[in-house]
Amino acid sequence: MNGGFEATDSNGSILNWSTWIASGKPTVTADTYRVYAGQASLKIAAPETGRAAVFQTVPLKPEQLGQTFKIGLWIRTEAVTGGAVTRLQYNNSGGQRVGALEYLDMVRETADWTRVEKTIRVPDDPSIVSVKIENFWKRVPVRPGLTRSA
Ligand SMILES: [Ca+2]
Repeated sequence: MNGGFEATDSNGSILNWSTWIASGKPTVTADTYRVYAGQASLKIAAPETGRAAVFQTVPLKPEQLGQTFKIGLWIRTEAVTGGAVTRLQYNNSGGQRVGALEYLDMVRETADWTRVEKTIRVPDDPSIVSVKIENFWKRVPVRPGLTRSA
């Protein structure tokens, strides 16, 4: 829901999505300047190292179990040393993970808008009631002495 990050509340927070800050001081905002589609995009940024995720849990109907879906998104990065990656986790009614985690491809460093997509099959496990979609973001210190050439 609100997969395009278009809908925000009166405080500018992106509807349907929650934020988890694991370390550092990453900020999560709806960016209306750098946009691939629509009027807004999800922006996660931090001046220093940090780690965060923006996530939501989507209910799954019994008839969706065992079905195949294509999930995709566009990612643009600027000096994201740790990378940006989206992960899916299937949960049972107790909120516990069922089956394997599904990772989409990671985008690192500086990259213009990149399409990341994956065809996934929801496990045919009747205990699954939802899927948690997590957009992870990590900026790590560059190792001392590392040189880059261009
Ligand atoms: Ca959008």
